[in-house]
Amino acid sequence: MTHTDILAKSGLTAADLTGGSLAVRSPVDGAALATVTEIDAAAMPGVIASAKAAFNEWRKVPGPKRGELVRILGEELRAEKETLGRLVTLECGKIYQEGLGEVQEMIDICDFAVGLSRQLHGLTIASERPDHAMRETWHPAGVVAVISAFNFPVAVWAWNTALALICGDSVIWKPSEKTPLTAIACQKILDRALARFADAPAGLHHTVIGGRAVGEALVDSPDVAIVSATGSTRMGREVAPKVAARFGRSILELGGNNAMIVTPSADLEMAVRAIVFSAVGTCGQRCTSLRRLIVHRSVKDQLLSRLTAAYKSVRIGNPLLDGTLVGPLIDKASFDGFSAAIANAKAEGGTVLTGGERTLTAEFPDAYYVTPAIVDMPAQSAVVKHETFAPILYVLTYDDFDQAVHLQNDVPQGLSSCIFTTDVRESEFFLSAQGSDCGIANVNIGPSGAEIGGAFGGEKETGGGRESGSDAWKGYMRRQTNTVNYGRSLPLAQGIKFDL
Ligand code: UN1
Repeated sequence: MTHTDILAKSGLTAADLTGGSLAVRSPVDGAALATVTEIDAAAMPGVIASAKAAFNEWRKVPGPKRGELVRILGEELRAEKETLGRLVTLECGKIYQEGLGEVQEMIDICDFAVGLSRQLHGLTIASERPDHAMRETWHPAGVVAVISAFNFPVAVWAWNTALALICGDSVIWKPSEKTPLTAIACQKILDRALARFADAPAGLHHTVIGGRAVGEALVDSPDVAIVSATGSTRMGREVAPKVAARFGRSILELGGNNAMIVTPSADLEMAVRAIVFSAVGTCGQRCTSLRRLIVHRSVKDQLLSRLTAAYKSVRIGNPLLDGTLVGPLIDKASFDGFSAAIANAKAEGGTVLTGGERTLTAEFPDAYYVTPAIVDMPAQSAVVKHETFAPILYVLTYDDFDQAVHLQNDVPQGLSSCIFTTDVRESEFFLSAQGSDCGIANVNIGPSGAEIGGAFGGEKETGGGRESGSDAWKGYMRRQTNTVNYGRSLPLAQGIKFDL
């Protein structure tokens, strides 16, 4: 299928694809895909006012009814799984299987949110006073701004939007400027769902394509209750203080520097498969990608020889074609970051065991394909502590288990982590309060590819936010504590006497 066919099948029209100032290129081959129209930042107050007005109406619609909209959205997504999955591949370069997986993740969160729409449970609380009832209720919070990144251009939107909508919030989505086409396609899919649903107010969801000034308008507006931002730690460092300064709420999902500990008792066959998927999958451009391998000295040689062999057999190429396992990096800046990190790793004493080069330049002179790298490091030096959004796996060697856990935690980021072991003492310690300090900690699976049912996010420079499953929905609502006196006297709490 040609690029033009993929765009047309996604329902993108000439009006979507031409006449604007934002040039969109496919990382697959560097081909120009579109010049998309950006919103003028001066129009943002109007967008925010529209979303606020929609929120005022939407909060009146009962939760289960709001769930019906998300149920229909899930149906529309099912019908579009292949077309949207292929568009994801074309625009962000992940292989088609992963493009499909990303859309499945959207469908999954819609299903989850539909069920949740009938379970926005509060609490009843025992009051210390006679004839008093206490409870806790959850109310819609307001306008939610969703700022998303190129690497999961549609799933992260869905995580946030499916929850926000059932929670009674309206949404303004600012996608990455690198992936506006998938965002326009999602808006069209949502528009179809809205057209099938009678009770949605106009302005319930806006997609705003634009740069920094557009993001700032959302971050700075007191009418945006929640800013859910996924991206780099650098971006989060700018967003968080601004939202905090106006006492808004932010949900941050920032960088990761995810590790796997491989212990002497590990099933190495399984470990190799998990390492390859999580380190080279999505060309190392997941926030959950495996970046550090902390391996016990006794199994290091065996593991690395199997691993380097597996790396050499990985098929790198056009992500639209069946059988490809690794597509391109998103752009030249990303490739420059990859090359700089490899050079820094060497300068810090690292040995490149495999990969680290640009490849397929004859076939794709305007795209950035690389051979995924494994670099043996003498220590957890500066380059290892930094998240480079590319397929570089640093290898660290340990002798004592405590040392392994220390290395795992001794980085600024805290998103995902895992251990390969068949020793229950090691696995339980890893999951204990003294173990991994990450938001996600796994045993005998890699750090990436989380299911939507769990809360997703992490600690430290990862930003502390939680999205997706479990009770992450509470982040999209406001909590209210209620005390009701159904008696005929007015006892005070804490037994205070205050007689008039
Ligand atoms: C991201 O990279 O921003 O756990 C999200 C995973 C995916 C989501 C990644 N379910 O790898």
